[in-house]
Amino acid sequence: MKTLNIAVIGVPSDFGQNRRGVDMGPSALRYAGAIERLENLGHHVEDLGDLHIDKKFHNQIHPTLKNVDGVVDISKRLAGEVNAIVKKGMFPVVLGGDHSIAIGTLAGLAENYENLGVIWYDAHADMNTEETSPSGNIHGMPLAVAMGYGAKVLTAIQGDFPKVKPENVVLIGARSIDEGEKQFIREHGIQVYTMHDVDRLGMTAVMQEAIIHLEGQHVDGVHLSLDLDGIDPLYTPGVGTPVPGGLSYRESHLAMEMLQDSNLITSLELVEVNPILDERNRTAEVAVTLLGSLMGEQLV
Ligand code: 6HN
Ligand code: MN
Ligand code: MN
Ligand code: MN
Repeated sequence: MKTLNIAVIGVPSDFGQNRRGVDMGPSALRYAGAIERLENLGHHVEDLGDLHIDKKFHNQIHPTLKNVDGVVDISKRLAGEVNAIVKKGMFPVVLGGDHSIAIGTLAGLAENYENLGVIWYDAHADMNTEETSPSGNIHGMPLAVAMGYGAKVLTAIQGDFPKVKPENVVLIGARSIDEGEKQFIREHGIQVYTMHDVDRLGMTAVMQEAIIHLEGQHVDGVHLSLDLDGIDPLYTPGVGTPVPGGLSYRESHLAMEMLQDSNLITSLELVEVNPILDERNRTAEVAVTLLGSLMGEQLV
């Protein structure tokens, strides 16, 4: 296991969706021991605290992009922080917040990687645009935005260029994909491992294929965007958009352990933890155990 200099930054934003409470995600994750878990593995950890959320942006009425000004504000500042973390040679761990924060994370990473890979561990594809979104919630759009699709105010953050190439994206755990997203996936030939694939192939083969695919793309870094709703709500009930039939606790640990062994991951975000919808902080606790497996915890 490689010992890392890790910078943790909390992003208590709930601008990307409708349900309050996900802004308490960073607190719940810290309370569940995120920092100590990393330190106990021998990593050097700097906790940068939480980004300030400007409440003046709340409840902005917009027909197709809810709270867009808030999302833009937080994305720009998060991109700056993530960029600075990577420039210092540190490994960024971003604690969300809803998944719209990935717009900022990926924009900040893009300043440091020519050919970034992304693993999107999620029940959803998060590839809607302003046109295809059934909800207007920006947390359903960040991956499209990162590939350069969607509203210009979002794709132009840190420069109007695609931050990630479609062929460098791998989805794992998908089981709730909207019509427009299905079309997007087909058009761009995106590598998707749905729950059907996990059922048929098993998590071992799925992760092996995902890793081989990214290595074959000659990526210069891989960002893991871990949406806790990728896991079955039996284990992680504290999420805003739960979908039954998800990845199990052990499948998820196996995935993290295989990613640790691959030595590919260069940044991480944990998103969508909503302690208000949770049962005794279980979801944050599962998130922190997955963080442990990803960052080097061994069973023996
Ligand atoms: N997430 N596809 C739905 C939408 O509203 O666009 C759900 C998105 C969920 C997003 O969980 O990060
Ligand atoms: Mn998501
Ligand atoms: Mn999701
Ligand atoms: Mn391939």
